[in-house]
Amino acid sequence: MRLIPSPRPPIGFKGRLHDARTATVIGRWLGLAVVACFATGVLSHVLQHPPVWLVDRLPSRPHWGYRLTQGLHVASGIAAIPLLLAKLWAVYPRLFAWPPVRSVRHALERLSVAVLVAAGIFELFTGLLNTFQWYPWPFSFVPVHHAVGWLLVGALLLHVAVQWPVIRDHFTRRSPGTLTLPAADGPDRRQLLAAVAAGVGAVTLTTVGQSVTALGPLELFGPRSPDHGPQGLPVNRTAAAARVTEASLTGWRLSVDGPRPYSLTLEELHAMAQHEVTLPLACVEGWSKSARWTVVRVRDLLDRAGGSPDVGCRVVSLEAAGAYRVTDMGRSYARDPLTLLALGLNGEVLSLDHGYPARIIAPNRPGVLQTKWVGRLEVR
Ligand code: HEM
Ligand SMILES: Nc1nc2c(c(=O)[nH]1)N[C@H]1C(S)=C(S)[C@@H](COP(=O)(O)O)O[C@H]1N2
Ligand SMILES: [Mo]
Repeated sequence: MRLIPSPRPPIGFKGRLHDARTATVIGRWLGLAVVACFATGVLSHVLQHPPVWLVDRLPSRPHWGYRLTQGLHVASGIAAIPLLLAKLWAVYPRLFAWPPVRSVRHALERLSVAVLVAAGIFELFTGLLNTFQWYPWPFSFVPVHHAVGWLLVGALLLHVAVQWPVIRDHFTRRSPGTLTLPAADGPDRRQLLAAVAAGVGAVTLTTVGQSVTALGPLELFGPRSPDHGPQGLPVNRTAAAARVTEASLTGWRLSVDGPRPYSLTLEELHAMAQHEVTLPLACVEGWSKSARWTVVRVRDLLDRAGGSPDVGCRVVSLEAAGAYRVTDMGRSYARDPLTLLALGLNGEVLSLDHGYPARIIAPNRPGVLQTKWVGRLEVR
Protein backbone atom coordinates (compact mmCIF):
# COMPACT_ATOMS: atom_id res chain seq x y z
CA MET A 1 0.00 0.00 0.00
CA ARG A 2 1.28 3.40 -0.95
CA LEU A 3 0.78 6.58 1.02
CA ILE A 4 -0.24 9.61 -0.99
CA PRO A 5 2.03 12.33 0.36
CA SER A 6 0.05 15.29 1.61
CA PRO A 7 1.33 18.64 0.42
CA ARG A 8 3.77 19.41 3.18
CA PRO A 9 3.11 22.34 5.46
CA PRO A 10 5.43 25.22 4.61
CA ILE A 11 8.70 25.66 6.44
CA GLY A 12 8.24 26.53 10.07
CA PHE A 13 4.98 24.57 10.51
CA LYS A 14 5.83 21.11 11.71
CA GLY A 15 2.33 20.05 12.74
CA ARG A 16 1.27 17.15 10.54
CA LEU A 17 -2.39 18.09 11.01
CA HIS A 18 -2.13 21.19 8.84
CA ASP A 19 -2.52 18.88 5.87
CA ALA A 20 -4.88 18.10 3.05
CA ARG A 21 -6.58 15.27 4.92
CA THR A 22 -7.59 17.50 7.85
CA ALA A 23 -8.65 20.24 5.44
CA THR A 24 -10.84 17.80 3.51
CA VAL A 25 -12.41 16.04 6.49
CA ILE A 26 -13.40 19.31 8.19
CA GLY A 27 -14.16 20.93 4.84
CA ARG A 28 -16.80 18.42 3.89
CA TRP A 29 -18.74 19.00 7.11
CA LEU A 30 -18.37 22.75 6.76
CA GLY A 31 -19.48 22.53 3.13
CA LEU A 32 -22.54 20.54 4.16
CA ALA A 33 -23.45 23.14 6.81
CA VAL A 34 -23.03 26.01 4.32
CA VAL A 35 -25.16 24.26 1.71
CA ALA A 36 -27.85 23.58 4.35
CA CYS A 37 -27.76 27.28 5.35
CA PHE A 38 -27.98 28.39 1.77
CA ALA A 39 -30.88 26.11 0.81
CA THR A 40 -32.93 26.92 3.90
CA GLY A 41 -32.07 30.63 3.62
CA VAL A 42 -33.27 30.82 0.03
CA LEU A 43 -36.42 28.95 1.05
CA SER A 44 -37.04 31.47 3.82
CA HIS A 45 -36.65 34.28 1.31
CA VAL A 46 -39.09 32.67 -1.13
CA LEU A 47 -41.71 32.17 1.59
CA GLN A 48 -41.47 35.88 2.46
CA HIS A 49 -41.03 37.29 -1.05
CA PRO A 50 -42.40 34.77 -3.53
CA PRO A 51 -42.09 35.45 -7.25
CA VAL A 52 -45.48 36.34 -8.77
CA TRP A 53 -46.04 32.90 -10.30
CA LEU A 54 -45.55 31.23 -6.91
CA VAL A 55 -47.65 33.52 -4.72
CA ASP A 56 -50.75 31.32 -4.85
CA ARG A 57 -48.86 28.04 -4.85
CA LEU A 58 -46.61 28.35 -1.81
CA PRO A 59 -46.96 25.15 0.22
CA SER A 60 -48.83 25.77 3.46
CA ARG A 61 -47.98 22.22 4.57
CA PRO A 62 -46.42 20.52 6.38
CA HIS A 63 -47.49 22.93 9.09
CA TRP A 64 -44.13 22.48 10.87
CA GLY A 65 -42.13 23.05 7.68
CA TYR A 66 -40.75 26.50 8.44
CA ARG A 67 -40.03 25.58 12.03
CA LEU A 68 -37.84 22.77 10.73
CA THR A 69 -36.11 24.67 7.93
CA GLN A 70 -35.40 27.90 9.77
CA GLY A 71 -34.41 25.96 12.89
CA LEU A 72 -31.99 24.08 10.65
CA HIS A 73 -30.74 27.32 9.10
CA VAL A 74 -29.73 28.78 12.42
CA ALA A 75 -28.54 25.44 13.89
CA SER A 76 -26.34 24.57 10.91
CA GLY A 77 -25.08 28.16 10.85
CA ILE A 78 -24.09 27.96 14.50
CA ALA A 79 -22.51 24.52 13.98
CA ALA A 80 -20.51 26.03 11.12
CA ILE A 81 -18.75 28.45 13.47
CA PRO A 82 -16.47 25.88 15.19
CA LEU A 83 -16.10 24.08 11.85
CA LEU A 84 -14.91 27.26 10.15
CA LEU A 85 -12.48 28.01 12.96
CA ALA A 86 -11.04 24.49 12.74
CA LYS A 87 -10.80 24.68 8.97
CA LEU A 88 -8.99 28.02 9.13
CA TRP A 89 -6.63 26.60 11.72
CA ALA A 90 -5.89 23.61 9.46
CA VAL A 91 -5.01 25.71 6.43
CA TYR A 92 -3.61 28.95 7.83
CA PRO A 93 0.06 28.00 7.30
CA ARG A 94 -0.62 28.43 3.60
CA LEU A 95 -0.93 32.15 4.21
CA PHE A 96 2.84 32.03 4.57
CA ALA A 97 3.49 29.97 1.43
CA TRP A 98 6.39 31.30 -0.60
CA PRO A 99 6.29 32.71 -3.23
CA PRO A 100 2.81 34.07 -2.49
CA VAL A 101 1.87 34.10 -6.17
CA ARG A 102 3.22 31.67 -8.72
CA SER A 103 1.13 32.51 -11.79
CA VAL A 104 -1.95 34.39 -12.90
CA ARG A 105 -3.99 31.25 -12.33
CA HIS A 106 -2.57 30.85 -8.86
CA ALA A 107 -3.28 34.51 -8.08
CA LEU A 108 -6.91 34.10 -9.15
CA GLU A 109 -7.24 30.97 -7.09
CA ARG A 110 -5.91 32.70 -3.98
CA LEU A 111 -8.27 35.61 -4.62
CA SER A 112 -11.23 33.23 -4.77
CA VAL A 113 -10.16 31.70 -1.46
CA ALA A 114 -9.96 35.18 0.06
CA VAL A 115 -13.55 35.82 -1.09
CA LEU A 116 -14.63 32.44 0.29
CA VAL A 117 -13.11 33.09 3.71
CA ALA A 118 -14.38 36.66 3.94
CA ALA A 119 -17.90 35.72 2.83
CA GLY A 120 -17.97 32.76 5.22
CA ILE A 121 -16.91 34.82 8.23
CA PHE A 122 -19.32 37.58 7.22
CA GLU A 123 -22.32 35.25 6.90
CA LEU A 124 -21.74 33.49 10.20
CA PHE A 125 -21.07 36.74 12.04
CA THR A 126 -24.04 38.72 10.68
CA GLY A 127 -26.38 35.74 10.98
CA LEU A 128 -25.47 35.08 14.58
CA LEU A 129 -25.75 38.72 15.62
CA ASN A 130 -29.09 38.99 13.86
CA THR A 131 -30.51 36.23 16.03
CA PHE A 132 -29.76 38.53 18.98
CA GLN A 133 -31.34 41.43 17.08
CA TRP A 134 -28.06 43.27 17.33
CA TYR A 135 -27.14 45.21 14.21
CA PRO A 136 -23.81 46.97 14.77
CA TRP A 137 -23.41 47.80 11.05
CA PRO A 138 -24.66 50.50 8.70
CA PHE A 139 -26.42 48.28 6.14
CA SER A 140 -29.69 46.42 6.37
CA PHE A 141 -29.17 42.81 7.34
CA VAL A 142 -31.51 40.74 5.16
CA PRO A 143 -30.53 41.85 1.62
CA VAL A 144 -26.80 41.93 2.41
CA HIS A 145 -26.82 38.56 4.22
CA HIS A 146 -28.74 37.19 1.24
CA ALA A 147 -26.41 38.56 -1.45
CA VAL A 148 -23.26 37.44 0.39
CA GLY A 149 -24.88 33.98 0.69
CA TRP A 150 -24.80 33.69 -3.13
CA LEU A 151 -21.24 34.99 -3.21
CA LEU A 152 -20.24 32.41 -0.61
CA VAL A 153 -21.83 29.51 -2.46
CA GLY A 154 -20.27 30.63 -5.75
CA ALA A 155 -16.82 30.85 -4.15
CA LEU A 156 -17.39 27.47 -2.50
CA LEU A 157 -18.23 25.77 -5.82
CA LEU A 158 -15.12 27.27 -7.38
CA HIS A 159 -13.03 26.16 -4.42
CA VAL A 160 -14.30 22.58 -4.60
CA ALA A 161 -13.68 22.50 -8.36
CA VAL A 162 -10.11 23.78 -8.01
CA GLN A 163 -9.32 21.44 -5.11
CA TRP A 164 -11.16 18.48 -6.59
CA PRO A 165 -8.12 16.25 -7.20
CA VAL A 166 -6.99 16.67 -3.59
CA ILE A 167 -10.52 16.30 -2.22
CA ARG A 168 -11.01 13.12 -4.21
CA ASP A 169 -7.81 11.60 -2.88
CA HIS A 170 -8.62 12.42 0.72
CA PHE A 171 -12.39 12.16 0.81
CA THR A 172 -12.40 8.59 2.07
CA ARG A 173 -9.71 6.77 3.99
CA ARG A 174 -9.09 4.59 1.00
CA SER A 175 -9.06 5.98 -2.52
CA PRO A 176 -11.24 3.62 -4.54
CA GLY A 177 -9.52 1.87 -7.42
CA THR A 178 -5.98 2.71 -6.43
CA LEU A 179 -6.15 1.03 -3.03
CA THR A 180 -3.90 3.70 -1.66
CA LEU A 181 -4.25 5.33 1.70
CA PRO A 182 -4.18 9.06 2.08
CA ALA A 183 -1.93 10.30 4.85
CA ALA A 184 -2.78 7.87 7.61
CA ASP A 185 -5.10 8.90 10.43
CA GLY A 186 -3.12 8.66 13.63
CA PRO A 187 -4.36 9.31 17.16
CA ASP A 188 -3.47 13.00 16.83
CA ARG A 189 -5.89 13.53 13.95
CA ARG A 190 -8.60 11.54 15.68
CA GLN A 191 -8.16 13.71 18.75
CA LEU A 192 -8.37 16.88 16.71
CA LEU A 193 -11.54 15.72 14.94
CA ALA A 194 -13.05 14.56 18.23
CA ALA A 195 -12.38 18.03 19.68
CA VAL A 196 -14.03 19.70 16.69
CA ALA A 197 -17.02 17.34 17.00
CA ALA A 198 -17.25 18.16 20.71
CA GLY A 199 -17.24 21.88 19.88
CA VAL A 200 -20.01 21.45 17.32
CA GLY A 201 -21.99 19.32 19.78
CA ALA A 202 -21.58 21.86 22.57
CA VAL A 203 -22.70 24.91 20.58
CA THR A 204 -25.56 22.93 19.05
CA LEU A 205 -26.87 21.46 22.29
CA THR A 206 -26.75 24.80 24.11
CA THR A 207 -28.69 26.65 21.39
CA VAL A 208 -30.94 24.24 19.52
CA GLY A 209 -33.42 24.19 22.42
CA GLN A 210 -34.69 27.53 21.11
CA SER A 211 -36.43 25.55 18.40
CA VAL A 212 -36.50 21.93 19.63
CA THR A 213 -38.63 22.28 22.74
CA ALA A 214 -37.53 18.91 24.17
CA LEU A 215 -33.96 20.28 24.39
CA GLY A 216 -35.16 23.53 25.96
CA PRO A 217 -33.59 22.76 29.37
CA LEU A 218 -30.10 22.70 27.79
CA GLU A 219 -30.61 25.99 26.06
CA LEU A 220 -28.12 28.61 27.32
CA PHE A 221 -27.42 31.18 24.62
CA GLY A 222 -30.57 31.37 22.53
CA PRO A 223 -31.84 34.95 22.57
CA ARG A 224 -35.52 34.01 22.96
CA SER A 225 -35.70 31.12 25.36
CA PRO A 226 -38.94 29.33 24.46
CA ASP A 227 -40.11 29.14 28.06
CA HIS A 228 -39.78 32.87 28.70
CA GLY A 229 -42.62 35.18 27.84
CA PRO A 230 -46.22 35.74 28.80
CA GLN A 231 -48.71 32.91 28.23
CA GLY A 232 -45.89 30.44 27.60
CA LEU A 233 -44.64 32.08 24.41
CA PRO A 234 -41.78 34.55 23.75
CA VAL A 235 -42.59 38.03 22.46
CA ASN A 236 -40.48 39.48 19.70
CA ARG A 237 -42.11 42.87 19.26
CA THR A 238 -44.05 44.11 22.24
CA ALA A 239 -47.22 46.14 22.00
CA ALA A 240 -45.32 49.05 23.53
CA ALA A 241 -42.65 48.86 20.81
CA ALA A 242 -45.39 48.79 18.17
CA ARG A 243 -47.20 51.64 19.98
CA VAL A 244 -50.38 49.62 20.31
CA THR A 245 -52.15 50.52 23.54
CA GLU A 246 -55.22 49.25 25.34
CA ALA A 247 -56.76 52.70 24.70
CA SER A 248 -56.13 52.58 20.96
CA LEU A 249 -58.25 49.42 20.83
CA THR A 250 -61.47 50.78 22.32
CA GLY A 251 -64.30 50.22 19.87
CA TRP A 252 -62.17 47.70 17.92
CA ARG A 253 -63.95 45.88 15.13
CA LEU A 254 -62.56 43.45 12.63
CA SER A 255 -63.43 44.69 9.16
CA VAL A 256 -63.45 42.26 6.28
CA ASP A 257 -63.34 43.85 2.83
CA GLY A 258 -64.57 42.04 -0.26
CA PRO A 259 -67.56 41.96 -2.59
CA ARG A 260 -69.81 41.94 0.56
CA PRO A 261 -67.81 43.87 3.17
CA TYR A 262 -68.77 43.60 6.84
CA SER A 263 -67.32 44.11 10.26
CA LEU A 264 -67.54 42.25 13.56
CA THR A 265 -67.13 43.22 17.18
CA LEU A 266 -65.03 41.03 19.43
CA GLU A 267 -68.24 39.58 20.96
CA GLU A 268 -69.55 38.68 17.52
CA LEU A 269 -66.25 37.01 16.67
CA HIS A 270 -66.36 35.02 19.89
CA ALA A 271 -69.88 33.91 18.98
CA MET A 272 -68.62 32.32 15.76
CA ALA A 273 -67.54 28.67 15.65
CA GLN A 274 -64.37 28.46 17.72
CA HIS A 275 -61.70 25.86 17.13
CA GLU A 276 -58.78 24.79 19.30
CA VAL A 277 -55.67 24.25 17.23
CA THR A 278 -52.05 23.55 18.13
CA LEU A 279 -49.61 25.22 15.76
CA PRO A 280 -46.05 26.49 16.17
CA LEU A 281 -44.91 30.06 15.89
CA ALA A 282 -41.57 29.94 14.06
CA CYS A 283 -39.60 33.17 14.11
CA VAL A 284 -37.19 33.89 11.25
CA GLU A 285 -34.52 34.37 13.90
CA GLY A 286 -34.61 30.68 14.69
CA TRP A 287 -36.65 30.25 17.86
CA SER A 288 -39.97 28.50 17.70
CA LYS A 289 -42.60 27.22 20.03
CA SER A 290 -45.87 25.36 19.70
CA ALA A 291 -48.98 26.82 21.28
CA ARG A 292 -52.67 26.08 21.60
CA TRP A 293 -54.70 28.73 19.81
CA THR A 294 -58.41 29.48 20.10
CA VAL A 295 -59.41 30.55 16.63
CA VAL A 296 -61.85 31.22 13.85
CA ARG A 297 -60.90 30.21 10.33
CA VAL A 298 -59.71 32.95 7.98
CA ARG A 299 -61.32 31.03 5.09
CA ASP A 300 -64.75 31.27 6.76
CA LEU A 301 -64.31 35.02 7.32
CA LEU A 302 -63.30 35.59 3.68
CA ASP A 303 -66.14 33.42 2.32
CA ARG A 304 -68.64 35.48 4.26
CA ALA A 305 -67.35 38.62 2.51
CA GLY A 306 -67.98 36.96 -0.84
CA GLY A 307 -64.42 35.78 -1.44
CA SER A 308 -64.23 33.08 -4.10
CA PRO A 309 -62.19 29.89 -3.56
CA ASP A 310 -59.33 31.16 -5.68
CA VAL A 311 -58.43 34.40 -3.99
CA GLY A 312 -55.79 35.33 -1.50
CA CYS A 313 -56.02 38.01 1.14
CA ARG A 314 -54.26 40.96 2.68
CA VAL A 315 -53.93 41.34 6.43
CA VAL A 316 -53.64 44.82 7.92
CA SER A 317 -52.53 45.42 11.49
CA LEU A 318 -53.59 48.30 13.71
CA GLU A 319 -49.94 49.03 14.27
CA ALA A 320 -49.31 52.53 12.86
CA ALA A 321 -45.93 51.81 11.31
CA GLY A 322 -43.54 48.91 11.10
CA ALA A 323 -42.27 46.47 8.51
CA TYR A 324 -44.85 43.81 9.38
CA ARG A 325 -47.96 45.99 9.50
CA VAL A 326 -49.35 44.62 6.22
CA THR A 327 -48.93 41.10 4.88
CA ASP A 328 -50.35 39.34 1.87
CA MET A 329 -51.17 35.69 1.64
CA GLY A 330 -51.77 33.79 -1.55
CA ARG A 331 -54.56 31.37 -2.26
CA SER A 332 -52.88 28.30 -0.78
CA TYR A 333 -52.65 30.02 2.61
CA ALA A 334 -56.00 31.82 2.47
CA ARG A 335 -57.84 28.55 1.72
CA ASP A 336 -55.96 26.36 4.19
CA PRO A 337 -58.28 25.37 7.08
CA LEU A 338 -55.29 25.88 9.41
CA THR A 339 -54.93 29.56 8.47
CA LEU A 340 -56.45 31.16 11.50
CA LEU A 341 -57.45 34.33 13.21
CA ALA A 342 -56.51 33.59 16.82
CA LEU A 343 -58.37 35.18 19.73
CA GLY A 344 -56.93 33.02 22.51
CA LEU A 345 -53.59 31.49 23.43
CA ASN A 346 -53.00 28.48 25.69
CA GLY A 347 -56.48 28.69 27.18
CA GLU A 348 -56.46 32.45 27.89
CA VAL A 349 -57.54 35.52 25.99
CA LEU A 350 -54.64 36.66 23.79
CA SER A 351 -52.48 39.13 25.71
CA LEU A 352 -51.75 42.55 24.25
CA ASP A 353 -48.13 41.57 23.50
CA HIS A 354 -49.27 38.51 21.59
CA GLY A 355 -51.60 40.52 19.39
CA TYR A 356 -54.88 41.14 21.25
CA PRO A 357 -57.64 41.29 20.11
CA ALA A 358 -56.78 39.05 17.15
CA ARG A 359 -53.75 37.78 15.28
CA ILE A 360 -52.92 35.57 12.33
CA ILE A 361 -51.57 32.06 12.83
CA ALA A 362 -50.95 30.10 9.66
CA PRO A 363 -49.14 26.81 8.97
CA ASN A 364 -45.63 26.67 7.48
CA ARG A 365 -45.26 30.43 7.71
CA PRO A 366 -42.38 32.63 8.92
CA GLY A 367 -43.10 34.33 12.25
CA VAL A 368 -42.75 37.80 10.72
CA LEU A 369 -45.89 37.12 8.70
CA GLN A 370 -47.99 36.00 11.69
CA THR A 371 -49.51 39.45 11.99
CA LYS A 372 -50.54 40.72 15.43
CA TRP A 373 -53.23 43.29 16.31
CA VAL A 374 -55.20 42.55 13.15
CA GLY A 375 -57.72 45.26 12.20
CA ARG A 376 -58.68 44.37 8.66
CA LEU A 377 -58.75 41.46 6.23
CA GLU A 378 -59.12 42.19 2.52
CA VAL A 379 -60.19 39.68 -0.09
CA ARG A 380 -57.76 40.08 -2.97
C1 HEM B 1 -23.26 29.86 6.28
C2 HEM B 1 -23.78 30.56 5.46
C3 HEM B 1 -25.13 31.20 5.42
C4 HEM B 1 -25.81 31.42 4.28
C5 HEM B 1 -25.35 31.02 2.88
C6 HEM B 1 -27.04 32.07 4.62
C7 HEM B 1 -28.00 32.46 3.69
C8 HEM B 1 -29.19 33.08 3.99
C9 HEM B 1 -30.17 33.51 3.05
C10 HEM B 1 -30.06 33.36 1.53
C11 HEM B 1 -31.20 34.06 3.73
C12 HEM B 1 -32.49 34.64 3.14
C13 HEM B 1 -32.46 36.15 3.22
C14 HEM B 1 -33.72 36.75 2.61
O1 HEM B 1 -34.82 36.52 3.14
O2 HEM B 1 -33.60 37.44 1.58
C15 HEM B 1 -30.89 33.96 5.12
C16 HEM B 1 -31.71 34.42 6.15
C17 HEM B 1 -31.38 34.35 7.49
N1 HEM B 1 -30.21 33.85 8.03
FE1 HEM B 1 -28.67 33.06 7.02
N2 HEM B 1 -27.12 32.25 5.97
C18 HEM B 1 -25.97 31.73 6.52
C19 HEM B 1 -25.64 31.68 7.85
C20 HEM B 1 -26.47 32.11 8.88
C21 HEM B 1 -26.16 32.00 10.28
C22 HEM B 1 -24.87 31.44 10.85
C23 HEM B 1 -27.21 32.49 10.96
C24 HEM B 1 -27.44 32.58 12.44
C25 HEM B 1 -26.78 31.93 13.34
C26 HEM B 1 -28.18 32.95 10.00
C27 HEM B 1 -29.37 33.56 10.30
C28 HEM B 1 -30.30 33.97 9.39
C29 HEM B 1 -31.56 34.57 9.72
C30 HEM B 1 -32.06 34.88 11.12
C31 HEM B 1 -32.24 34.81 8.54
C32 HEM B 1 -33.65 35.40 8.40
C33 HEM B 1 -33.58 36.85 8.15
C34 HEM B 1 -34.98 37.46 8.00
O3 HEM B 1 -35.73 37.00 7.10
O4 HEM B 1 -35.30 38.38 8.75
N3 HEM B 1 -27.70 32.71 8.76
N4 HEM B 1 -29.66 33.37 5.26
N1 LIG C 1 -48.22 43.71 13.52
C1 LIG C 1 -47.12 42.99 13.78
N2 LIG C 1 -47.20 41.66 13.84
C2 LIG C 1 -46.09 40.90 14.09
C3 LIG C 1 -44.84 41.50 14.30
C4 LIG C 1 -44.79 42.93 14.23
O1 LIG C 1 -43.72 43.52 14.40
N3 LIG C 1 -45.93 43.62 13.97
N4 LIG C 1 -43.73 40.71 14.58
C5 LIG C 1 -43.78 39.34 14.04
C6 LIG C 1 -42.69 38.48 14.49
S1 LIG C 1 -41.14 38.84 13.91
C7 LIG C 1 -42.90 37.35 15.24
S2 LIG C 1 -41.68 36.23 15.52
C8 LIG C 1 -44.22 37.09 15.85
C9 LIG C 1 -44.03 36.95 17.36
O2 LIG C 1 -45.23 36.63 17.94
P1 LIG C 1 -45.36 36.59 19.52
O3 LIG C 1 -44.91 37.92 20.03
O4 LIG C 1 -46.76 36.28 19.81
O5 LIG C 1 -44.45 35.50 20.00
O6 LIG C 1 -45.13 38.12 15.59
C10 LIG C 1 -45.11 38.66 14.31
N5 LIG C 1 -46.23 39.56 14.14
MO1 LIG D 1 -39.91 36.89 14.13
